[in-house]
Amino acid sequence: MRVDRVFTKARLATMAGNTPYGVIDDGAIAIRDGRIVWIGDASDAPDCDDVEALEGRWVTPALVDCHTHIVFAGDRSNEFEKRLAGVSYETIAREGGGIVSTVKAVRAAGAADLAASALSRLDPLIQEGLGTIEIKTGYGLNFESELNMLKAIRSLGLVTGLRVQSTLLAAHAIPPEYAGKADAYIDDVCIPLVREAAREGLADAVDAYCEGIAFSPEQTRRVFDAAKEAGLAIKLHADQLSDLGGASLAADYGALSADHLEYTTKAGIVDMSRSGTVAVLLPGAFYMLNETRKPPVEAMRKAGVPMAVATDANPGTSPILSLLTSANMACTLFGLTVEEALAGITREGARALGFQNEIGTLEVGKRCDLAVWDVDHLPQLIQWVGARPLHGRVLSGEWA
Ligand code: DI6
Ligand code: FE
Repeated sequence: MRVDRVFTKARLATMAGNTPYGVIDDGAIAIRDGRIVWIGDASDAPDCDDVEALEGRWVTPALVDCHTHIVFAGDRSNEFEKRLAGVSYETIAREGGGIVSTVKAVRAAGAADLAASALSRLDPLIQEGLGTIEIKTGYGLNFESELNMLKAIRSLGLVTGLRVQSTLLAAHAIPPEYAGKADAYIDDVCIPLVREAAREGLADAVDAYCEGIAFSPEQTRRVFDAAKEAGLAIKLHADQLSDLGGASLAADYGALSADHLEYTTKAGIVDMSRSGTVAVLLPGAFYMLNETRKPPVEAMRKAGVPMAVATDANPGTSPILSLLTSANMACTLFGLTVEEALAGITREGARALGFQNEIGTLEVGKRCDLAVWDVDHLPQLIQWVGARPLHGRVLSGEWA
């Protein structure tokens, strides 16, 4: 077997197979053309001129953050202060804050400015072992600014070397110029944008915010019909603040994922398990908003719904730039096991993006995207907050 390189003397958490974490205690990985061509006990590793020992370090798949709004402009720290003083999210929005204040700032920024500010926010995620990220639009809310956001998202992939899924979320909020005319906004802006983004190859997926304060299930369906026709994947912000049947709607469209799910009912869980739609848990938003209603984790576990965990990084409801902290919160706040949380930011995060054949586990045929850690015990990764445990990242077989 021709092999470019072998990593050896590693404690591998492959996140594949039937044993806990898929551990190979004294493991090795052989790489050709950036992909894993062999994985197993170090003593059986194929011959190669280029062998690098990882000195017994733990190795997992590089991390996957499958739900972020990391491209934006402006600042909403004053809102954080207001909410702590008891002002509601609704009142803040009525006074011109909330999503609309971010929209104003994004419309005033160019694609290059948007990418530059996002880059500084990507850094802490990268320092934590990130290999793949999903990034949404949704703060432009007109033709030109949404396209600017998509261009910024694409450029971030080129600059950082991260794998990036670009998601069009034009149906995020109703812009001020369409106040009271949500249907017209869908027809005039969202649907044409879906078609343009697909034509230009700027988006991989389409998302919508299906919520009482945003778009109805009927309006969401019209956006998704256009997405399907354009051949784009589908994701949904579902059942975060109320039960509008979002999980079932997502499943009905064969969505890759339904995200949030605090108010999802039994019917939604059954539909998701049938369609293979991934449940993306976003404990950062739950924590920041001081919510009490939790997603039905135990019922989803029983029904075999795959569960991913993401940061939901955004300037309003989830200002959090740590995927390991999000995984910690998924355990402490939502009741995931440590193994489920680690799978949620690797294997299931990849599945939520439709990338499960490329990344997310350490298996033959997949890209060799690794996070190499300086921890003695694997659960420490999730147990500690703020510990900076990363030794280094490998993307497509090369140190990043
Ligand atoms: N995702 C979102 O898009 C909204 N909440 C969430 O979890 C709000 C984002 C914002 O306030 O900017
Ligand atoms: Fe979100």
